[in-house]
Amino acid sequence: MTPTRSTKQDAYTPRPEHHFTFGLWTVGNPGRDPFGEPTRPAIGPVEIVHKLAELGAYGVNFHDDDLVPRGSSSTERDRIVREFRKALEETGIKVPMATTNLFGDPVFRDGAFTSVDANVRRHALQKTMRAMDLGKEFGAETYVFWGGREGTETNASKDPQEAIKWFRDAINFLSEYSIAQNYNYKFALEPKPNEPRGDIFLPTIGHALAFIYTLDHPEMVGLNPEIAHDTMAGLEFTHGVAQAMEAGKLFHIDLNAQKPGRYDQDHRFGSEDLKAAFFLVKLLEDSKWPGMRHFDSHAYRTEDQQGVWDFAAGSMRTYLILKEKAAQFNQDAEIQALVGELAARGGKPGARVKYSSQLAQSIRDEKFDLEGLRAKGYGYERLDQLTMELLLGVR
Ligand code: GLT
Ligand code: MN
Ligand code: MN
Repeated sequence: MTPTRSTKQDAYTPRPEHHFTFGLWTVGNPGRDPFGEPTRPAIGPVEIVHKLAELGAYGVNFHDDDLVPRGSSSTERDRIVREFRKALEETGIKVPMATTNLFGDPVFRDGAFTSVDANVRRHALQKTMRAMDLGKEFGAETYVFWGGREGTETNASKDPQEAIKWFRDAINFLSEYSIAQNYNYKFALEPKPNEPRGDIFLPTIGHALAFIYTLDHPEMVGLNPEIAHDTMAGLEFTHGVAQAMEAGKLFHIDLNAQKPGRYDQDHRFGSEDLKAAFFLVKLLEDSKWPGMRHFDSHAYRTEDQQGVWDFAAGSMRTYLILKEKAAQFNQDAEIQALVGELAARGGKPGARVKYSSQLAQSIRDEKFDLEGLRAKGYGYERLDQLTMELLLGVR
């Protein structure tokens, strides 16, 4: 096993109570891309579990095929499961989330739940039920659905209204399966606009949220938003996360880093848009959001195995540094004076209107000082600059 480069223990050293998780496919990513071969050997599940424990993570998540490769015999499956379980018991690493690989096998090249071929759609249900069984063997509570192949290159191929119905049928079917098996899974849909399909169904948080309320069991289903996926589409991720959270639908989150307008880079958390990462951490922490902080990302293709562990440690460390910066923001007298001025203008939580005939009448009759309102600035330049200075470490 590769030795850990840094044994530094400080305020930013991750511990299991921080609830950081990684997928087997993230730290296990061997650096393959569409143009080139793997650049480092694949790391097995047992080694990953031990290494994550050493680094202070809480848990590990997997696709069915990450743990038990496609085509394994039942004897091989039993051995893999036994060894993985032993590693989990030895280290205390948990499996909070599981998912299905419905994208790698060429059988899914026109989609899984939304393939035009009904046999493929039923095979996707079979694979998912088996993967849900596997996840439950390790106590997974959240079940993620990333529909990477659910989509089209050409709208000549399928009626998009019909495809949404197939997608809904699948989620309804699997909800009933979870109930019938007493699995009690929380389903988390993961939106993405494109890649690997030309266009993917349920491309944004908003599309997925609207879809959830058309399901038979909307209470079971929420979101697993990912930074890279919204950022690729030029969207403001923190707003999407806030909307999901406000609706009680933030079931899981995929943290990473991404430049807008590119392929899905899945870089180390915080390594691209630091200010955006800060406001995301601030939202999660200020809201005391109880979910897993999952890193769905991988080391640069340039890295060897040590680089992979540097990547994993760095992801958690950056989160904890930004968490401290959020606390500092909340305690900074000058920043809070500006925030207080906004609160005094009615910007504090709870300053909302609720219709009554009296309130309607009083608002209708109200005389506004429009000249004053037009003239008075909001002080956001100063507030943002103070935020920047805090992030740059000079406050
Ligand atoms: C794949 C994808 C991710 C999803 C994973 C879960 S698999 O790596 O790029 O965004 O979260 O299926
Ligand atoms: Mn991604
Ligand atoms: Mn993801």
